[in-house]
Amino acid sequence: MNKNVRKVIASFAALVMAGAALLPCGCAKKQQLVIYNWGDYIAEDTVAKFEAKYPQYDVVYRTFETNETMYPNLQNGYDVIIPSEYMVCRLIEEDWIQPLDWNKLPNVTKYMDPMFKSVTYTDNAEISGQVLDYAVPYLYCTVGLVYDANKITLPEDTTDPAVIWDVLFNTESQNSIGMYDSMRESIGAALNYLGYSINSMNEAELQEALDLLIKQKSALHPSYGVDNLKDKVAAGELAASIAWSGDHIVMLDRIEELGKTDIDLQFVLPEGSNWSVDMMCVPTNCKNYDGAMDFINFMYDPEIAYENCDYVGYSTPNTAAKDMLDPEVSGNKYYYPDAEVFSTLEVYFTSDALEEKYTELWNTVKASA
Ligand code: N2P
Repeated sequence: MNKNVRKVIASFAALVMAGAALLPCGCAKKQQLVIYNWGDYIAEDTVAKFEAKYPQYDVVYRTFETNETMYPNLQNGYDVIIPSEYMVCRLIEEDWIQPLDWNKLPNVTKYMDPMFKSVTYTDNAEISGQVLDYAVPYLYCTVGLVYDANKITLPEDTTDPAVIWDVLFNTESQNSIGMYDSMRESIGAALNYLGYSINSMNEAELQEALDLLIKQKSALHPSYGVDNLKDKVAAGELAASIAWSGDHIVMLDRIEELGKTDIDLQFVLPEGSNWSVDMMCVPTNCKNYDGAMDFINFMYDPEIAYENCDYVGYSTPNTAAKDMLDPEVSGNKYYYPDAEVFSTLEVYFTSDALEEKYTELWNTVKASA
């Protein structure tokens, strides 16, 4: 090989190597940032706005439907995940997530509602006290009943779980209903209806809840789903459904879009029901820690947080964004419970024994005739 050919090959190799770090435009190669969030849980243009502000990142956005379907996928490697607090506690205990660098989260420091510093996230005080070292609130909600008041009548202002959940568990009912295919919500509603804690580990109580859910399935044939229930309710196919409070807002928007003036969709929140907060955290196997910090901090920019919660329907932990909301939304105690309403609700607690027991119960319900 003559010298000139060798030179050409060498410069070609150098170019190829530089190409690995440089894009055709001459700018640095983009770093991938993989986000794993609930379905229907981010405003349409939030990711595009993030990429415009941080052109060094190329976001890969993936979704899941429940905490339980997210968990087995963690080994795929994500940079930011957004599970609920009880799953966050489990992930801390199992070393699945790593501490956040709060120095890189000035927006969170400035705008996170201080109430999240005093929440009891789990019955294990040591883990509960560590939650904010590992995770920051994304959006939150309560669990209640949505129902079409043109088809179903409930006593005004009732908060009695035996009255409210009867709409879903009374086997004489003629109404088509929806249940979340999510074990904590559906077993929780059954326990709450029966007057028990949504975290019960009492064998007899759990057996009663199981019998009730099986009876409900065989008598009422509920539609089991998660995000798809919103369209079914908005189309008038379901007269009532279990619902996260944020989904009520989305359903109202879709009802309006569809012009379904015959539906009067109300939301009620039973005492003893659940409130939960989904939290942004960073898996220990993440590949882009700095990108994760930039994303989390970006989501706390007041304008971005406002657009996001306004679009998604769920409740924002960002004080500045909440101030920008329509007072009819931010003043609604089912979406933004005050201290008194919060005191009537429970968060989900978890443990290996509970996970195992509830999973077995829910599988039994789903497999029943
Ligand atoms: C959004 C689901 C929100 C989950 N589709 C409530 N924790």
